[in-house]
Amino acid sequence: MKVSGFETALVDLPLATPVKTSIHDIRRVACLLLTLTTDEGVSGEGYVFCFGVDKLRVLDALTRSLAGEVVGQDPHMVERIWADLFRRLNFFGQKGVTVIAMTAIDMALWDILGKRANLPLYKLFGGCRERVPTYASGGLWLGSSLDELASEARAFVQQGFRAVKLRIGKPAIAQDVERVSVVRQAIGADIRLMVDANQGFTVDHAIRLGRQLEAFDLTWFEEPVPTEDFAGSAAVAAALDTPIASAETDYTALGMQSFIATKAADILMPDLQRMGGFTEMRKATALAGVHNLRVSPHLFTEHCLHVVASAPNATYVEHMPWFGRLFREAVALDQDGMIAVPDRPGAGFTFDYDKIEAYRVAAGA
Ligand code: SMN
Ligand code: MG
Repeated sequence: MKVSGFETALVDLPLATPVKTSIHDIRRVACLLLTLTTDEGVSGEGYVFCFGVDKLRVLDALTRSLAGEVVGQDPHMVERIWADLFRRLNFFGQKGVTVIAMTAIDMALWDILGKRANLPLYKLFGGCRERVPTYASGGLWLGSSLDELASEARAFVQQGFRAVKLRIGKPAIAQDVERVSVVRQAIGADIRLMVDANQGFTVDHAIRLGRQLEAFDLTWFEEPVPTEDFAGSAAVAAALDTPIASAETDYTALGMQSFIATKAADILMPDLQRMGGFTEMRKATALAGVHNLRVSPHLFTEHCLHVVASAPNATYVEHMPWFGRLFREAVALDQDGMIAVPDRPGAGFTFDYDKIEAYRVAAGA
């Protein structure tokens, strides 16, 4: 089998409500969709995203510049293709847009392999569970009032979520304590609660706030300090009983290694497009496992079902509804707040070009 076609499409998705965190103010999400075809009729899909169509066109140009390394290759040689692309892009550095430009290719290659083997990806990888726990992440933003937080949190529980994540990062410690308290009261003691500061705090602020938040039984405290401050994050992790989750902003298994070596986080959150796809994501997850650390993947809900279902040390998949519009198939919560991993071959989620058409934007020059 050989890859015979390489085609990208660009879309810009509007968000129903603006997304506010310590460092984000997001209204639209721009996505690059890649389809690889093969000489045997099996095709595979992958996607990556960023903010702003102008930036997306840069990503598209770099992704398409790699077509010559992929077309004509046997998709089964996915490890070699990944290593070749990484070496090829070395000139641009081993983090950032270069790694993201490899991701849709790697995702599509694995999708082909799953379809060809007639297996869902998690079974191809080696499965360890059929259902994965999830948490609601598409709400409880920093811009919501206390009343809005309470009603959003209750709505998530009504929808069947058994865990929710709240963004924190207000100037005063008391404000964030109050926000956490309001959400905890709204959901009750049995629903899991995570908080995410999106790198918004200094070390001393994070520790003082974190001490006050111990009473709320948080499942984790995410990105308390700037991501590159490994020593600072380690100091927060050492000072608090609440587990620290981090690493969504870092790249490849080497990035995860930095967090592991410095004890900067108790839970690692590798992001599929900052890993360069499934090939490296699985290595990053296994590396965390060797160090007896848990992994909760960042975003990519549909695709990361297969990561969590194939890694014993993986926990929650993040439920972010942004990308559901891209696919014909939908993720569904069961009565326990879990998502059943689809048994469809490959990733099990396929682009719905009828729905996508409304969001299409032109490629750059
Ligand atoms: C996040 C993701 C997407 C937008 C804003 C914030 C985030 C997360 O840090 O963990 O979901
Ligand atoms: Mg986060």
